[in-house]
Amino acid sequence: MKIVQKGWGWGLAAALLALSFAPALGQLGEEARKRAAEIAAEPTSSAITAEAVKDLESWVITLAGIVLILVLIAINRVASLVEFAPISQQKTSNIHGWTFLGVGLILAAFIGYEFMYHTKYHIWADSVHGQKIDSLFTVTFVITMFVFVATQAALFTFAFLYRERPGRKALYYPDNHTLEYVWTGIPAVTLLILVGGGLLVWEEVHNPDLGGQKPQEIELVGEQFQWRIRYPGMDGKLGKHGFKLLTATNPHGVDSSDVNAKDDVIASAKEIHIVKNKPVLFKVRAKDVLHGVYAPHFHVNIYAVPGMPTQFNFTPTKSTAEARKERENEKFNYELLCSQLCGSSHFNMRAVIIVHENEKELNDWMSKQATFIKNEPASTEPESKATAQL
Ligand SMILES: [Cu+2]
Repeated sequence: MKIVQKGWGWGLAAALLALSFAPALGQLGEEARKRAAEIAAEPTSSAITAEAVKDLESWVITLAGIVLILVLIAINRVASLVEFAPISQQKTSNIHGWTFLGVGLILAAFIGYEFMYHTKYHIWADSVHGQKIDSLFTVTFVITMFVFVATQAALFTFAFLYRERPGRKALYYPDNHTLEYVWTGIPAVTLLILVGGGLLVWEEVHNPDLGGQKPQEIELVGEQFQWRIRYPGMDGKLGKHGFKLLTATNPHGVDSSDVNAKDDVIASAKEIHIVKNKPVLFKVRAKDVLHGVYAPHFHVNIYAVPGMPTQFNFTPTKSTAEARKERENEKFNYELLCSQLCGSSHFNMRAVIIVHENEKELNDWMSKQATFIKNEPASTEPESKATAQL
C-alpha cells in the first residue's frame, strides 16, 4: 500500500509540473496573437507577416507538444501503479493497449503537421547538379518515409490489437530463417542502391561534365566580414595572387606584374554576376579564419579555408528574372552567404547573385567595371597600352 501511495505522489507531482506549463503556454499563445496583430498593422510585405505568424504558431505548437508528453508521462506513471493495486491484469493490458493507440495517433498528427508547414522550407535547386541532389533526396525520402510509416503504424496498432484478452494465448514462434533473410536482405540492398546513387551524384557534383564549355571563373576570398569578388576580365584568366601582396588597396593580393591580372575586375563585394546555363567555377580562398561559400538556391556549399584553396563548379538553370517571376516576388534575389560562424559580424557576409539571361547582359555589366590596373596605378605605366588593347 505504501508503494501505491508513493507512486501516486510521483504521478501527481509530474502531472502538476506538466500542468504548470499551461498558463505560460496560454500566455505565449496570447503573445503570438498580439505580435501577429502588431505585425499585421505594420506596413511591411504580407509575405513576411504571414511567415512571422507561422513561426510563432510553430513555437506554441512545439511547446504544447512538450507539455503533452509530460502529461503522458504523468498518466503513464499513474497507470503503472495499477499493477500494485488489486486490479485485474486484464484492465492493465487494456490501459496499455489504448495508450499505445493514443500515442500512435498523436505521433501521426505531429508528422502530418510537420508535412503541412515545414516541408516548404526545402529550397529546390536552380542548378544542374542541385537538381540531381534534390532527386536523390526525394528518392531517399520516399523510401525511408514509406518504411517509417509502415513500421510505426504496425508497432502501435499491433500493440493495441494484440493486447491481452480473455481466452487468447500467445503463439510461441522461436525463429524463421526465411524471414530473417528477407528483412536483412531488403534493407541491405536498398541502402546499397541509395548509397551507390549518392556516390554517383557526389562524383557528378565535384567533377561535372561541362560538355566542353569553359566555365566562368570567379574568385571568392572570405575575410572578416565580407566576400571579396574578382573576375578574370576579357582574357578569361585570373591573374596570380600572393598573400604577401595583400594591402588595403589590393585586398585580393593580386600580382600586378602578371599580365593576366591587368584586366581582372574587382567589383562590388555585394554582387556576383553570372549567366544562365553557363558553368561557373568559384575559386575560393580565405584570409583569416574558416568561412563557407554557401549559395542555398544552387545547392553550393564549400569551405573557404586559409592556406588551402578550394573550388566549386555549378551551372545555374534560371535567370534572376525567371526566378522572380516563378516566385511571384519582384524583390527575390539569389544569395551568397557564409555558412561558418566566423565572428561577431558573420551576418554581414552576404552578397546577391545576379543571374543574367545571356552573355551579352553580363558583358554589358562587366564593361562598366573598373579593371585591376586602374586600382593599382603605381605599377601600370609600361603595360597600360597592353591593357588598352584588350
Ligand atoms: Cu564568414
